[in-house]
Amino acid sequence: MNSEQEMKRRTRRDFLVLGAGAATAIGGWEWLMHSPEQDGIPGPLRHVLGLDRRVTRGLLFSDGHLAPEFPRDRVEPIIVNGDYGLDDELDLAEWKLQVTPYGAARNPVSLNMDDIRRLPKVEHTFEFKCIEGWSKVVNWAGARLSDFTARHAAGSEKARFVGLETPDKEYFVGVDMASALHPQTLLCYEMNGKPLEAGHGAPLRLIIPVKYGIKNLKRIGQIVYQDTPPRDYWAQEGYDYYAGL
Ligand SMILES: Nc1nc2c(c(=O)[nH]1)N[C@H]1C(S)=C(S)[C@@H](COP(=O)(O)O)O[C@H]1N2
Ligand SMILES: [Mo]
Repeated sequence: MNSEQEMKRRTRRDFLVLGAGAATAIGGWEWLMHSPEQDGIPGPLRHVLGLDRRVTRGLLFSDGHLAPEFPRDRVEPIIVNGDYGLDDELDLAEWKLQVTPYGAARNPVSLNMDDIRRLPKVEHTFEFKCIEGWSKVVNWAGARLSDFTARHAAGSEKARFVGLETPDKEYFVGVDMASALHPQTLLCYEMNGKPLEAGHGAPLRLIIPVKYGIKNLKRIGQIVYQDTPPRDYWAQEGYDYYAGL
């Protein structure tokens, strides 16, 4: 029996047990971050990330799981962390977003920031978590990736994955469609009430509260909808592909 078949055999009760385990793990963030590391990842996290895939698919999303919102006055300054794909100075006037919808035609569409700003503006204040062991409460604003997909890549919701890359293709992430269409997942252009700064991914970055920082790609240059798992920078380095919370 392969693992896919095995998954199908899992009962709702099994998912509930796994879900409770994940809830405990999330509540135990402080404890986790004081645990010994393995290869730079806190030991217990490796275990949690293993469970994550089944939990997020099997339970949390089906219950409309949302990342907890924080009051606006709780926001904290956030450091710039990770600059893969941000080496070149970007001319914001020249920036274009290349979108390849799902399906047979797959003709890339070229969009600009006005196309993004015309979509409903949504904001979230939540605890942004880096796998390295820090977290910050940050307010983010932008367009829902789900609204963007409906408007600019209609039908692409049927794809299994979204792949995002920086314009120079030095940093890239793959995101499962359930997480991509999650109501808190944003194409973000403002941070803590100000336009996104270069180091934080101007003009547009991904904010995906159901995932660790590594998936929150800064300076998006291209978006592709497809069924095969898109290449993912940190998954190639051995981290869990789903990297979910
Ligand atoms: N293009 C790009 N995006 C990236 C990274 C990167 O190196 N390059 N690092 C990721 C990691 S590991 C984290 S924790 C967050 C940090 O976001 P910040 O710099 O806004 O704090 O960006 C993510 N997105
Ligand atoms: Mo990170």
